[in-house]
Amino acid sequence: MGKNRHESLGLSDETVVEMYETMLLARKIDERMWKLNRAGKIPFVISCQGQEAAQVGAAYALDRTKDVIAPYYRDMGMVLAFGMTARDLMLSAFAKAEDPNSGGRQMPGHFSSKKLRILTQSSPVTTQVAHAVGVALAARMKGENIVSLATFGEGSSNQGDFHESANFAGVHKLPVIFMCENNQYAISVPIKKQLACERVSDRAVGYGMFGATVDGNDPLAVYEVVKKAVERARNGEGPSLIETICYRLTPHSSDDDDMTYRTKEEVEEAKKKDGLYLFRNYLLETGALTEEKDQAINERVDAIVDEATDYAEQAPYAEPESALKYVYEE
Ligand SMILES: Cc1ncc(C[n+]2csc(CCOP(=O)(O)OP(=O)(O)O)c2C)c(N)n1
Ligand SMILES: [Mg+2]
Repeated sequence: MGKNRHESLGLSDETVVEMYETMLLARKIDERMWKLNRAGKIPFVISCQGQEAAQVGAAYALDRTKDVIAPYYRDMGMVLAFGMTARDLMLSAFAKAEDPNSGGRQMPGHFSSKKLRILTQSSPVTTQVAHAVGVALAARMKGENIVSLATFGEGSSNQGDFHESANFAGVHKLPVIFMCENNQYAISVPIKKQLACERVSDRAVGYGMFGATVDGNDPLAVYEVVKKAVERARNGEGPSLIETICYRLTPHSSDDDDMTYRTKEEVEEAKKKDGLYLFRNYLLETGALTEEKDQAINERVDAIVDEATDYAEQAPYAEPESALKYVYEE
């Protein structure tokens, strides 16, 4: 019998099932957050739904013990793969003192962990891209063999920060990967009104770097191309621009009504290509997963989400006296 796709990529059954579980955990945390928001318990949600496959596929192509990520606000799947926990994310959603991302000071989605090599981020979109380039430059100067990866939306690929960062990284052949999660919208603006070129990855040639567009609903396809970009970076061949084609399954955020700019039919159509379910089916077909195993995974993930929700809900808020901590020198 010939090798199946994940075996051909050097991934064991155990690893692909772990990838699936990470995608599922991200999805279920996200779904819970919407319920908590609608129940008035948390102020804001910005979703990963529809992008988990790209996020987890990319994370697994990196060395998660030494590489650095500069994620953007939808990257729940990526930060979970890098070791963040459901509790950490729920503590952030509830804005509690113990939130390791910002001590409950930032909006959710501003992922950050020094320990896990997740760069802290700012609210202006695309600033993290320049930061990832800085990490790659520092690594080069220190002689460290690490790769940095920044993610961003396709709307953000029009920001000056992206173009300046890409040019600098291209000129200096830095070990950095620019990964665009093209989810077809920048809030209410559809892709057609965002770019004049056909693909975000078409821009790679302008910066002298490797570029590719892949199906962002397929974690193995994303894994394969990001792995190639990682190898190029480690071999001194410079940066890459990877575009993953996704679809944002939720409104932009919990404060937005997407039915003012897209149709229910369009969203329903996109759900048929949901990477989470396609990957589940693939794993069942190859025998890496069974219905029984899947049920056990779902039960385990549900329990993790319940525990994280209860823990974060009951956790204390930061002391009001600490509001200015980290703002002024002490
Ligand atoms: C510099 C800047 N301009 C505008 C905003 C407001 N804003 C937040 S998210 C967003 C849309 C970004 O779209 P895209 O890059 O495609 O990412 P997506 O939300 O679709 O994942 C905008 C305009 C911002 N945060 N920063
Ligand atoms: Mg977008």
